[in-house]
Amino acid sequence: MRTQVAIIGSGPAGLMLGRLLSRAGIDNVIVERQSADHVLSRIRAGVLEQGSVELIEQAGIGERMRQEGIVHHGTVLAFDGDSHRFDFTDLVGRSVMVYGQTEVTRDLMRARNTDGAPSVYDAAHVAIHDIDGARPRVTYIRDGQTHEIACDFVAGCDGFHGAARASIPADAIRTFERAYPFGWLGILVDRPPVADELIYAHHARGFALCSMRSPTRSRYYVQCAIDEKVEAWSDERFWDELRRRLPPAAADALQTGPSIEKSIAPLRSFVAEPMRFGRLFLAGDAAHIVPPTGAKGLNLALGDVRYLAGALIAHYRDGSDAGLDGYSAKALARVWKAERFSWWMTTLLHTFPDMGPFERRMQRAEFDNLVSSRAAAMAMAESYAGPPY
Ligand code: RFL
Ligand code: PHB
Repeated sequence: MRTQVAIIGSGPAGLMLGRLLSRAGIDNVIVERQSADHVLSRIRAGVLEQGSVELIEQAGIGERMRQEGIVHHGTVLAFDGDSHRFDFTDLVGRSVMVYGQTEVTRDLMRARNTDGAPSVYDAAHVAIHDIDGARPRVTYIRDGQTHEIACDFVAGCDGFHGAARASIPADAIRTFERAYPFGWLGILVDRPPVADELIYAHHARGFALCSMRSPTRSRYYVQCAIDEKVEAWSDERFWDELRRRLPPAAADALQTGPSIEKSIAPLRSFVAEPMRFGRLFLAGDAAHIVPPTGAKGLNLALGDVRYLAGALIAHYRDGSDAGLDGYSAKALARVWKAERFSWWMTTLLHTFPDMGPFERRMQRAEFDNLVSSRAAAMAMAESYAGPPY
């Protein structure tokens, strides 16, 4: 098979890149290790920045998001029971949209079917060859047979554990990493959310987050030990722990029920630089990871492919490689901003095993500063709602 751009991974980065390229008349093939149903069964992000909402509209897949997504003008931060609402619209004139990653992925997959663009699911042993030459290739095994795609460029959109970053020589890439000494235990439940907006809560027992997917479906998280087993958490234990960590009014209003999904995610900050090697371009989690506290991972993935699609379109339409040459630096500037914000939110809101009384007071002082300083609140709101493109 021959194509212009081979895209590895059918997550939001790969699917959005494919959509933007197809609309510009650029051939592309997506190669994904899992089945489409498996990709759609993963419960992940819930919050879209305004810039991501705009990109989804520009890609022509905004209709269901417009109908079913929920616009949030602010969020609540709570600290040891004291809570404060931050009004993004008042502070920085921006808002966010609650519309799950699963739904964005579903909308993109449907649009890809309509576009008639090829996707290969259940592809095993995906390997990338000759990225430092003019004619890269991607090979994979499906139904016991080896297949090959010859292409001009490869987009590595295959997540943190994918093949793309691993195929770059170690001396051509520099990585920065911090693994946090805890995880998030998340639960999905068909009950109305406890509040109209998200609640991020710091508590001496650990962080808790109240989020949602729709007016009838809620998503809750509690900070847990890094080596915690999900089987050790009955629904009752989860609800008891969540209630203890929330401000009293929210704890009283919480509607519990049987979980329809329960999983543990580790927290990590990670950046690989540069995001390009020869004709391979990395995008999304393949190049960087943020802890979920700032709700930035999906938004960064969409931001990368917005830049990458623009650069590839300029290459094919105008013969200009300035965009491709500048891609890594442009994407990394946004990535490091989100890394800083996600690290800061994580540090403010979680309990760390090695924190002494001074560090705990610093967390409180940081929260009090956010509440009392409009300038500090504006900086937080600007990062949370996402800087404009
Ligand atoms: P994905 O979604 O991981 O997709 C990568 C795809 O590549 C496939 N793949 C391969 N395919 C072929 N060959 C290989 N060797 C392959 N290896 C892997 C995988 O099967 C997969 O289909 O990466 P992408 O597209 O870069 O998207 C990134 C986002 O998924 C991620 O950043 C967010 O989900 C992070 N995140 C959040 N981000 C937000 O913006 N807002 C949030 O509120 C938010 N909450 C979250 C989150 C992530 C979480 N978890 C579980 C890590 C909450 C959680 C709990
Ligand atoms: C979610 O709804 O899954 C979610 C929301 C906000 C975050 C992280 C996750 O910061």
